[in-house]
Amino acid sequence: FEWQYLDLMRRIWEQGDERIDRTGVGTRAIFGTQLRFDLSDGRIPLLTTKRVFWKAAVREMLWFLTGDTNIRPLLEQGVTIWSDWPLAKYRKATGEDIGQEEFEARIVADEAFAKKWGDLGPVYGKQWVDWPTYQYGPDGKYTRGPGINQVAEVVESLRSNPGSRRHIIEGWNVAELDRMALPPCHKTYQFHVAGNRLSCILYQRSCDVALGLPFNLVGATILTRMIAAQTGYEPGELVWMGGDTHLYLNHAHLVAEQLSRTPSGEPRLHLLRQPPSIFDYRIEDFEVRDYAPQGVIRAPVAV
Ligand code: THF
Repeated sequence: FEWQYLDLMRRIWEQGDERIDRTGVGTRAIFGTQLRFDLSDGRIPLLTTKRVFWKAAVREMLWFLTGDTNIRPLLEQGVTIWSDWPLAKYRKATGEDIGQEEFEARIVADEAFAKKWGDLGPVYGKQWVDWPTYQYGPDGKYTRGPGINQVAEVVESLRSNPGSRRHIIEGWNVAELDRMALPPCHKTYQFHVAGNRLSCILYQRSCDVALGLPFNLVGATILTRMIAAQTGYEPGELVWMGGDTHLYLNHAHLVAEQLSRTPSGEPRLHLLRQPPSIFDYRIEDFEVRDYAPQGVIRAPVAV
């Protein structure tokens, strides 16, 4: 599986269109890409050509499922991948030149501070489990209706109507994009049943191939595995589709190092427990066996 990832990386680096992106760092990009992974027998697209901290990706996915959009619970578990955006906002608003670690420590220690500065706006978690609705009166005026739990609805529709072509979890709430720290990158998940197998397409509008994609692949895999376990299907395929699929120009050392390495081994993902619902999984329920990755390759994240 991993050669697909490495081939994509090489193709972008050698043939991608170079431009200055939103972050000012600069990227090379290919528009419209696809990867396919077999998820049967516990297979997981977890890279071995560098160490991927897969537990952080699992914790992030479980955090999405709680509906929370504040980084505090992530920081309490040592996951710092979402800190850059609130930190940049805080620095800009206060002019205070606070370090990342100090900012994170304050979020953890001070609940009021976390409430004020740790929230990302109505990002993934909010849209997934509490998509806002409106109830219109006869006069055309509306009030807030009950939120829609898309995840629960997909689990239910997979059980009751497996052949449906509408098993979709959508993050791209057009009306609320401007209140999000970052509009969703992995914006659409679609599920599909064939025989007794559950497959997933993830459409990602914008993809940081070096840093984000290894995480996003783990996230999509565990989401598919949890939904399969909750609906009684076997895991099928993960199809990943990318819009603007890019490498940041300051990731050159990572690209060179990773492309010089050869994949080593086939890790397997085990779900150790069957909780009562998709919302009751815990980090201890996930185990990866036979993971013997090569060394970490550090690279800066573009904000
Ligand atoms: N923005 C950018 N520019 N890249 C992204 O990957 C990205 N994400 C999320 C939102 N915006 C993004 C955040 N997810 C890392 C991994 C995932 C992220 C953000 C950062 C990261 O730095 N990974 C390092 C260290 C991991 C660690 O030690 O915690 C790595 O080496 O993998 C894509 O969803």
